[in-house]
Amino acid sequence: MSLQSNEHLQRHPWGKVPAVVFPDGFTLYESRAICKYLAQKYAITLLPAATDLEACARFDQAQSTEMLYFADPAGKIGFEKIAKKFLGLPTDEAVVSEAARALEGYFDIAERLLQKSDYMASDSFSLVDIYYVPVMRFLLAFGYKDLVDGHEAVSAWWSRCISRPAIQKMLANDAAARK
Ligand SMILES: N[C@@H](CCC(=O)N[C@@H](CS)C(=O)NCC(=O)O)C(=O)O
Repeated sequence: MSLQSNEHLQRHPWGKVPAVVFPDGFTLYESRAICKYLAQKYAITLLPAATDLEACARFDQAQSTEMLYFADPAGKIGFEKIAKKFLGLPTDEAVVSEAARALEGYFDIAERLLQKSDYMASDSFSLVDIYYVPVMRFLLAFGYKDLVDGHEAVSAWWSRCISRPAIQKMLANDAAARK
């Protein structure tokens, strides 16, 4: 099935993944909106209490930060280094270098924030920390380990995230699915 097929464009007007159609027909796209909806629907304790306005605002702030200053440059590297290979196109090294510089700057600031807070949105693990997992794994596997290791508080945060039993279980399932 093509992402540009009429069938898929009904689910995701921009022709991307993920998009989810629930049994009652409710359709949702954008990974963060899907995750937040599922966490609220099933009362999974990965979000601040709706009554705590400041905690909710800090969650939204951390979510925007992740999306704009982390996932954006990391996604550019992923597109240049992985997607373009599949498409038979050459990697634009200038784009990769600029994105790597943006990520270095991102981690410098995250380092200062994580010296004061255990997790990205607060001292509690939240959905925002989970948003980082796939892209962090990609960066660590594709030559950007030093970028993470060079930041002590970021490394400690990452260790806290991946040592959580649910994350360990997800990583084990992912490894089994790739076999
Ligand atoms: N902000 C969107 C990103 C969606 C996105 O760019 N998805 C990529 C895969 S990670 C995609 O569908 N790429 C295929 C394409 O652009 O044709 C989200 O978080 O859901």
